[in-house]
Amino acid sequence: MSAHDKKFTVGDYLAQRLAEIGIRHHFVVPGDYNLILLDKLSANPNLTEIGCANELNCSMAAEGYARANGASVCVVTFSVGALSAFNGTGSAYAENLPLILVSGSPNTNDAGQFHILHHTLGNGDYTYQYEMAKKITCCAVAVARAEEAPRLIDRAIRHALLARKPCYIEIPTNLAGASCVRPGPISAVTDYVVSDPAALEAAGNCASEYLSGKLKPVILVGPKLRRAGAEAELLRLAEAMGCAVAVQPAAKGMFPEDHPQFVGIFWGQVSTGAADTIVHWADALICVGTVFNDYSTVGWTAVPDIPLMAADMDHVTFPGAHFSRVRLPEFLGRLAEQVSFNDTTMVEYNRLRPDPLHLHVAAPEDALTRKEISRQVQEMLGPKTSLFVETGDSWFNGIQLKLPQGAQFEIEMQWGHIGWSIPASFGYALHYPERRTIVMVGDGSFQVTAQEVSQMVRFRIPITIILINNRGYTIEVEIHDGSYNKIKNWDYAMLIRAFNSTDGDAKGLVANTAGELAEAIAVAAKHDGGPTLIECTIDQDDCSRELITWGHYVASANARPPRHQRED
Ligand code: TPU
Ligand code: MG
Repeated sequence: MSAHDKKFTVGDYLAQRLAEIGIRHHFVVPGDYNLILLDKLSANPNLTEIGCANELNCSMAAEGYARANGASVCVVTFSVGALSAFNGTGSAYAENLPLILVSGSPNTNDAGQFHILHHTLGNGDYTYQYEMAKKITCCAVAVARAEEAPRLIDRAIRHALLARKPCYIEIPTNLAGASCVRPGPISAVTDYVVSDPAALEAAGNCASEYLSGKLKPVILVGPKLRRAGAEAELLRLAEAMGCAVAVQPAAKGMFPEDHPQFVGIFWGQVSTGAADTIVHWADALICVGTVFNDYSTVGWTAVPDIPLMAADMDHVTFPGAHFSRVRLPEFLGRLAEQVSFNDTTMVEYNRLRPDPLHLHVAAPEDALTRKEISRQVQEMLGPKTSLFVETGDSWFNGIQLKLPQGAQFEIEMQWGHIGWSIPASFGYALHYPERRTIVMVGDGSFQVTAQEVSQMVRFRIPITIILINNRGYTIEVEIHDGSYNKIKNWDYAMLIRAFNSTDGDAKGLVANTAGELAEAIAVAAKHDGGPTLIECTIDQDDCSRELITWGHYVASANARPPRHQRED
């Protein structure tokens, strides 16, 4: 029998589609409802199976892989697996990443026979997982017959790729190995939807109108820019205009920080480089892929108060006009051709530009501080580094760093799940073995997903984890303190050695002084056989001014009393 005659199955169909859209690693946790499916996926020579320690981590690893690769897949078992994986799926939704969540499910005969099955609620309902998945994906499908699989799989994947959102595919345990027809050309799934020409033209004209007569335009870049694949076009537009370009915190690195037009991170009271002064001085604000949420607006204190032009991933809104199906790269590319040069905001910014900081260099024997950690991490950054910053003071420390040309920055500010950075950096680094991945993470966050370090050990991924041990949930302390912000201390360096067991090559180091940190970083730089975790111990009260300021505003936004119920 030739290879072509071999029985082709639903599982093979899914495997082929995943490979065809450029997925090379699939993140999995096995369970009896997905075992045949996993066999089929691993039989595809283009896919490498990556086992994870649990489904939360598995979904977060896939989330990180999607950041690097553009799309990812997470394969789990029914309910006990999928309900945990919903968390990383929610992250992918919030962060605009096409993560394909695949779950095995009960044998198709059981629902009709009123069987009570394991890993279910025990009430005979097997539809709840699919119903729940609909809320956190852009397209959820449950395959009920093998004949339907090609259509449903293609539909879910296409929706995810187009919307840059997760999708959900449920495959019953007795269908993964069932016969299936072969797929047609992948272009039917991946083909890009271009802008509506009339809407694109009208939006372009409206942009000219919006900018005409404006003296002080500023561009504000948001995190959806990269998700829309429009970084090159934004750069062209910025250079054609010559104006100041500020960046939201979640978009750090999406406009080159060494570019002369980069004016800093616009984050209200905790902005860098006087970005807030220039944004508030503007009389026209071109918002590109921006997200204004309570965190990015510092508890609603930093919402721009002039009429905005907002270009989103697939639509553009102006004061008084809206244009659907205008794709961001095409819109920005067109705008770059038509705008006129106006560098007023750059001229003004150059008068405001803060002097470079002269950072204090600690003596080797000095007790380690947050500032000294940042100073030393800054020196680690080069064109091939990718820096992950976790919820906590690591956000604020990371945002302050200056990214050299080529350095990448990853943050999960919309979903904000503590512990994200460990599995996400693992998934990301699998795709980018040539980059040096560094994680800045707090002790509290690390405890949420620490097991995934063992996958870095297993797959010998040389990630450097800078674990900042301030003995608790400091970000929460700054928002609202209580006994619940204290946590059990761990011997983190020893934990890493435990993950090594007999065959791993991870290093766990402790830095109590500036000199010890420098030595540990030098060890990490040379260590390629697995991760290096450096536990940096700092004083409990040593946190950034920015975190304290931001925390006060977020706390008062959280504490607003209920308004009267509306009458409608
Ligand atoms: O630097 P630092 O001490 O603030 O960071 P650490 O130690 O990682 O503490 C983070 C504390 C924290 C919590 C408990 N930040 N946000 N939260 C709330 C929270 C709870 N559960 C999840 C999954 N995500 C959250 N953001
Ligand atoms: Mg902490």
